[in-house]
This record gives sequence, structure tokens and C-alpha cells, in this order.
Amino acid sequence: MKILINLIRNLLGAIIATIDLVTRGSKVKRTPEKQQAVNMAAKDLTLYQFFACPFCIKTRRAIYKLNLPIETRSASEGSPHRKALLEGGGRVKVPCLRIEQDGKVEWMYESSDIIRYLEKRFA
Ligand SMILES: N[C@@H](CCC(=O)N[C@@H](CS)C(=O)NCC(=O)O)C(=O)O
Repeated sequence: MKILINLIRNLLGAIIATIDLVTRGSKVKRTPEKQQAVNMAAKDLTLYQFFACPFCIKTRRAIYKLNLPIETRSASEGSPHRKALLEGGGRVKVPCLRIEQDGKVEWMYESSDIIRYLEKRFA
């Protein structure tokens, strides 16, 4: 039964991810200088995620629209990043944004909080 539920969940997630890819629209446009600064700042951000998780898709969509080259790491079972998320953030829940700033590391959970943070910082 659990296998069937996971299968349906992954299938739905894959459909949502595909719809997201074809309906994303345009990205924020910046001057080359401003984009360069944003690109540098984005190096300190990493998104831990599952490909087919609807909350991750929502977060990736916001990242795309804000034109942020944020590295994504899969936290799915068997991935080496899963352990890093558990040890660093305290739990395997996605999406989770790893923020490295001023020598400190923060692990931000909750898609709405992540999007709010990114919009405040980069919009
Ligand atoms: N309210 C959270 C929901 C996130 C969520 O439920 N993520 C699922 C994957 S779709 C997850 O990580 N589940 C594992 C768990 O909660 O332990 C958000 O908006 O980010």
C-alpha cells in the first residue's frame, strides 16, 4: 500500500514539475553588474529538495523567477546530501535553504519562509 501511495505521489509530483517547467514564464532582468552581484551572493545559498515535492516545485519556481543561480541538492533516499541535511538542519524535510552568511550557517525550512526571505533579499 505504501509503495502505491509513493508511486501516485511521485507521478503527481512529476506531472506538476513538468507543468511548472513549461509555464514558468520570464525571469527578473537585471543589469549585468547587478546580476553579477546576485550571482556571487547566491553562491552562499543551497536548496535541499526533492524533484517531485510540490513545496519544492513552488520554491524552485520562485528561485527561477528571481533569476537566482542557487545550487539544488537532492535529499531523496540514497543521496549523500540527505545526511548533511539531517545533521545540519536537524530533520529531513524539504525544501530547506542552507544560508551561509558572515561565517554562520542557517537552515531555513518552510517554502513560504524561504520564498519570503529570497524575495526580501533579491526582488
Ligand atoms: N509546510 C512545508 C511542507 C513541506 C513538506 O511537507 N515536505 C515533504 C515533502 S513534499 C517532506 O519533506 N516530508 C518529510 C517530513 O516531513 O519528514 C513547506 O511548505 O515547506
